Amino acid sequence: MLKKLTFLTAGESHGRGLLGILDGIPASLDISENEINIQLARRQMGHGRGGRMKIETDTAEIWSGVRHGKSLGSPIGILIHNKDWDNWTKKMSVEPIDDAVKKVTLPRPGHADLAGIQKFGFDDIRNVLERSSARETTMRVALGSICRKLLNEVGVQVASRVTQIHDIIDETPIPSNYSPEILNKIADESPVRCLDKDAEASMISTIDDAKDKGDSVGGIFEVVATGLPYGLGSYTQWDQKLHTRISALMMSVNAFKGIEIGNGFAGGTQFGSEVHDEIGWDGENFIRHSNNAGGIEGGMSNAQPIILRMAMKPIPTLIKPLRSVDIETKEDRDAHKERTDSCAVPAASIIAESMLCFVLADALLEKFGGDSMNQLKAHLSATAKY
Ligand code: EPS
Repeated sequence: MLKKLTFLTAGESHGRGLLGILDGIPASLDISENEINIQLARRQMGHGRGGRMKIETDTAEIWSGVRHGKSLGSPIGILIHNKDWDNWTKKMSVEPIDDAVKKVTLPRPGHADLAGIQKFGFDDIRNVLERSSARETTMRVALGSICRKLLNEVGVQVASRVTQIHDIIDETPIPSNYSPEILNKIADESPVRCLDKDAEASMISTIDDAKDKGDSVGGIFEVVATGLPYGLGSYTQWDQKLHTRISALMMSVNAFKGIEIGNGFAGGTQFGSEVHDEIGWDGENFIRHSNNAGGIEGGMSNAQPIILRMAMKPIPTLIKPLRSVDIETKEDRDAHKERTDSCAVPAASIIAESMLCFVLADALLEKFGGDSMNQLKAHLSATAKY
């Protein structure tokens, strides 16, 4: 789905660490480990995270593709160590070991466990769960933060906020004077990344109740991007369309189960005259009297803010487990228990920002191109329409 950028991640949740490669970033983009680490820290936050986040301080080491603080146009390689590896050297040893390691044989409903062992013919679910863990999203955020940097350099900003956790809804609209930068600053100050303080308190107690019951909760968050020119993506072919590309990357996150673009599902209950955004002229530019389309028409950016909403399911590892069957003995048993999060919706909103950054950076490079940031900026100032 990405046309100009390529990224790959590798790594097991309790292995030595995570590896990532991002290729296709033009030369001379300012990149610092510190800026990547700021985004990694945002992903670690949020009320309802489990013990693992107390162990880790996710820190990116840039191994390639950057010299004296600037990208070289070559693949950018990043390494993030798992601090928890020190507690797993035997269980996750790369080399064969003499001691027997207890196998995980109780698949968790909702996780990759059962389908994964059937697919690969494993008799130990750990072979599946280590890679299917949401730990992998750490590297997505690291690589995505380089795309975010590229976007920021050309005036595109991406932000998010949580609108719902379980059945608690924050109805507050994003105030019109909030730039994405301000939105993120305010959302990041909240332990659940929502705007309304009453909703925040209720969300926190809902998460605590779920935790006390050994349960987990999901939620919904909104992702916005501003500063986009006309014409990212295209109406000319199905896989060129910007909403195809955004949806594909968003839905590649295990726990994301629904996406709305603009007013999304609500549009299904409204008249066409209520949904479509009327066009005006302010003397210099076309303007829109509303943005129900969420910034995308005909598969292209239409110079309005992109607005998405994503639904995240509750995390499937439960401290009070659901019914399952032992894959060895076929006996009815409770599902496997591991340390887990009771709610990771705030973290998920940061991961979604990162996925949007990949798509928008890629679509910008596709349309405006350039081997260096100067060339990209020159192409934008010569031809971009806003
Ligand atoms: C996560 C790391 C994991 C989990 C969580 C996300 O670490 P551990 O398994 O050691 O606790 O906290 O992943 C899941 C709950 C899951 O089901 O995949 C992280 O870094 O975000």
